[in-house]
Amino acid sequence: MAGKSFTNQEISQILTEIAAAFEVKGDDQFRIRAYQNAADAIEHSTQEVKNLWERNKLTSIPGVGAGLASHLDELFKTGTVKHFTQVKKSLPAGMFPLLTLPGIGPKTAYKLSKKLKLTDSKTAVNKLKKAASEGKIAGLEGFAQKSQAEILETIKQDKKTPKNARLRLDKAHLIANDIIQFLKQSSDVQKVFPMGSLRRRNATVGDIDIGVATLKPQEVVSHIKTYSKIKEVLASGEGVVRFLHENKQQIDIKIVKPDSFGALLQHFTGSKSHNIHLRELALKKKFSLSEYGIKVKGKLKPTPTEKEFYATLGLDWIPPELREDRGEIEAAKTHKLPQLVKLKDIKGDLHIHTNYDWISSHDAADYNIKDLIKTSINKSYEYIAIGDHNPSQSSYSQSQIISQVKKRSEQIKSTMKTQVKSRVLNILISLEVDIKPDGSLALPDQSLKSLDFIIASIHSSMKMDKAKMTERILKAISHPKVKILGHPTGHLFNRRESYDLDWDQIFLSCKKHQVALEINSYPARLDVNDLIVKEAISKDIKIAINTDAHSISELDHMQYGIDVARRGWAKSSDIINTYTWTKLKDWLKI
Ligand code: DGT
Ligand code: CA
Ligand code: CA
Ligand code: ZN
Repeated sequence: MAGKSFTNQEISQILTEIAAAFEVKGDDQFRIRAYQNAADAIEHSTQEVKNLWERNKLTSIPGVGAGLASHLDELFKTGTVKHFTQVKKSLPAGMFPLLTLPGIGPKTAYKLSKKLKLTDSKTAVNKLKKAASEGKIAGLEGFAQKSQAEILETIKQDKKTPKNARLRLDKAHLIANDIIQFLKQSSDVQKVFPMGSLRRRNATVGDIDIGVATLKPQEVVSHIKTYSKIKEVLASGEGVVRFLHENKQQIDIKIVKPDSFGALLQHFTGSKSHNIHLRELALKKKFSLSEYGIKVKGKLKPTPTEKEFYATLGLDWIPPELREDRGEIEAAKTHKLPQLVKLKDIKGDLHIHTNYDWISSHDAADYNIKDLIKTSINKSYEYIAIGDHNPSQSSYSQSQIISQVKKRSEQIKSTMKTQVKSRVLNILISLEVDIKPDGSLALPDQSLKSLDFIIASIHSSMKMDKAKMTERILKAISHPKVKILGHPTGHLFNRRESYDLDWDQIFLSCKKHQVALEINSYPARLDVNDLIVKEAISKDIKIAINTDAHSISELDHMQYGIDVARRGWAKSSDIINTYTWTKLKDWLKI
């Protein structure tokens, strides 16, 4: 199926507009909420909605039922949805672009576009800006001087940081950690945890949420205000401080007494879809849920820990990474939650570069093999695989490549002998080999003998159509020496969308040829994503979590790959680099 192209962001925007149209029209709350929730789920999804459509799986998105799925089907087939056009018809077209401005909701957008006659969606934002700068908004009924100033400020800010700019998890993690360390300096702070998408370890984070337990909320608020990286305090009260970080990120800190900390943590960890599902469950038991706790027979139950929160609902405690309404609530009910893989389970890294001295097809690392060995031993790894890029085919002849690869293998072996005296670290000799456009490998078969296995990856010609790209990867996977498919979708944060692949075929082929899919832990990649992991392991396909390090500090990125694996419900048995050395050798058939 070809179909029209829409990014998740675009689809989320379309649904947000429909929710807004319903809201202005006074439609029922349930329907408005349904569209908002679906828009939210799609914005946060790591899977391309178009991909799901092609695979007939639209209803796997939380909040997308049969009705909405059929609208989206029409959207992909024809580029528009008749029903949506109908819904928006009687409203001024200029109101919709205003919705992307922070602080402007549906009703304000409607009023402004009515009064300022914003009938064209293309010019609406500019016309609004002009009206605000000419002082025309303050004169409108229902709009004061203050809202005019706010609108001006909003438009100004929006130019710099669009509302939809999301932060990479690793960056959010560093910012939040610094704040959490600072909070812990106050002796009034009893507990402090990240919340929201950050705690769920989503690959991208909208805003940073942090929860604090204390008996002295006022003192904690005063302490927070002395944090040196605050650019501007946006809101502050007993229970909350919201501020703009010096790097322009919004930080929400919620503060409660220890006896309701579990409820706070649970509520603001979300996700929204998870919480909505929990609320339905609670209603059936005649309980009601809020950020303050669970009301049983009208009485608020103290909830100091999340464990007690979930137990009151008859559920096992659910790891935050699973809280996306993807079956975790059902599993918690029947004690069937998976024992998720942990960083501690990792026994080695199977995709690491070095500065080996040859002309390689792509960037080499900036450290030598000795430093790599030292760091790996410090990490208590049982094994590593050294996977430099293959020698450049344009710089060497075939026979030169064959001798170069052999020489490198011998050199690694001799370094191993001198550097790893007590056999504490085992080293696999590998290469990351380019998959050429026709699916063949950029390395002659005669050079493979001295290698334990290879990682096959795509680094060029990424704009192929889905059928060709799938064919290309299938051919590479079928090569007997390939044991890992490196960064399988080519995704690069804010730079490149995943290429379209026929996953059912890739899964079948990985299974048949015993090839592991890589979770590339490099924070700009995080490739494959959580949803693909979940589907892969349900089909008993193995995963390798690798760092693809090009500098020593990048060897620490393993945690981000673990996050993806956990969000994909992976247990340690699903991950080949949790295997013992003996079991791994067995799996690699060496
Ligand atoms: P983000 O910041 O866009 O990456 O995503 P979150 O999940 O951190 O969302 P955020 O910051 O808007 O809100 C934090 C959590 O608060 C969210 O995951 C669940 C909860 N929450 C927020 N709004 C609602 C809501 O309307 N209904 C329910 N049930 N929960 C909500
Ligand atoms: Ca958030
Ligand atoms: Ca928030
Ligand atoms: Zn690569």
